[in-house]
Amino acid sequence: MFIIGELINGMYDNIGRAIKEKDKKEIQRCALEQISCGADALDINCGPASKQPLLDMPWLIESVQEVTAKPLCLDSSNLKVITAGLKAAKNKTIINSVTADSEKLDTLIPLANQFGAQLIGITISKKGIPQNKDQRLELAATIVSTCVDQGFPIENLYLDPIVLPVNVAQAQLKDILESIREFKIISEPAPKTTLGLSNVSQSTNARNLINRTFLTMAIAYGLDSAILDPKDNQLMDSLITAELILNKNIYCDSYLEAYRKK
Ligand code: THG
Repeated sequence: MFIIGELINGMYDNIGRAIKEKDKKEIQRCALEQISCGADALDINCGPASKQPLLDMPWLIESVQEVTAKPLCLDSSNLKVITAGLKAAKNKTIINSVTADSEKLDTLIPLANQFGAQLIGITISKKGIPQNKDQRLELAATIVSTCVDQGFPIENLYLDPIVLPVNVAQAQLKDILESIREFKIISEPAPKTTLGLSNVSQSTNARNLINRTFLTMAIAYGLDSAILDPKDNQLMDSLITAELILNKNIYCDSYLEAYRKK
């Protein structure tokens, strides 16, 4: 499981403040803490309150790169912010994200090719968020076929079915899980899959429990990656155990400890 730490996001108070005050140490602390908890990559999102994302994105990237060489997941729907991020990045990059609209695909896929970046394709279009798994699959197929047409390697593509909060879209979650399995059979080689885990529990009273139960189920459906909070120990224990049960790690009595030492 490729774990993308979600905590460098201006939506969080400490990060929002650090961006405003240019407190590099706080960003670096947050980066290193997530990595020590098992993050393989770090999501970088200036947050909705950033007044100058064109400056904040490169500043965040430069701050993080001083302390780690892990891949960075540039999280913005603004093409200029993504471009500024790619220019500042020395580490491997993942563009987060491209929608299934042709204008977006036709600018972001060439950009990913130009910078050698990986790409997250989200199954959203101008028509909004799909209401069922057939619509999700259709948008996913559009993303995959456009990547193929433009010579983008499908191994570098992550498809994201867009997780909705269980308290507003309860009837969608089963379709979202099934989409994970269906995305894998769109092409050969298969695209990878990822999702924003914490979306599922937004504004609920049992966030951690809902997050770890949903993640365990998504892993059973073949999920390859997730954007999540690696500091949630019980979540990470569930992830490690789910992978153990799917025979992705070797069992020993101290398997949790053994995994963490990897
Ligand atoms: N798919 C992709 N990228 C994404 C998402 C996705 N990036 C953003 C988001 N979704 C994933 N990241 C988060 C980060 C935080 C939260 C949810 C998703 C979150 N934050 C608390 C809240 O809103 O309640 C904030 C708590 C606080 O303010 O301290 O839930 O789906 N490709």
